[in-house]
Amino acid sequence: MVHWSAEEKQLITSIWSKVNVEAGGAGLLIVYPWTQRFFASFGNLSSPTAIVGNPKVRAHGKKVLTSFGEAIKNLENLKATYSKLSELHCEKLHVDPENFRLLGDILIIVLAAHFGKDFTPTCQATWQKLVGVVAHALAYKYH
Ligand code: HEG
Repeated sequence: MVHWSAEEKQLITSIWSKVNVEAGGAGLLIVYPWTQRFFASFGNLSSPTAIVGNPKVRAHGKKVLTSFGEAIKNLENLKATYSKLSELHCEKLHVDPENFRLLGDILIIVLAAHFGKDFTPTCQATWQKLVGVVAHALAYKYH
């Protein structure tokens, strides 16, 4: 069972309250283009500009980040929270769980770039822990 201190919870929620879930999300497809193969039905992903402007990418990014926000509300109960989603990514979508870690890394990079010096080393360490635990919970139902 992962423990979250009051300070960690505060570092997580104070950053998350300033994140716009409508915006981010395109990063993974740009930085790791091979992940595009999961999104063949999304239309034009031929360049960073096309990806950022693609309405399906935006809608999907919003879904993922909103779901990430649910994780933040359920830190003590992540495996249960993501149980169905883990099954979906494994059995229906066939997403290699390594991609959850890649996405976590990108989220950290985006947050560090956006928040600058407010994203302190302690804050970064807490977010590393969070994205690791989230990736683990999403991979839980893989077999
Ligand atoms: Mg996944 C669908 C959450 C990483 C590929 N993802 C979804 C959905 C959610 C979600 C909430 C919609 C589920 C539904 O319609 O019932 N995804 C989610 C989270 C994370 C994640 C929280 C990581 C933090 N997803 C992820 C990664 C990949 C991926 C790394 C692939 C590289 N997700 C994926 C695909 C779909 C979803 C292909 C279906 C998209 C569609 O066709 O609409």
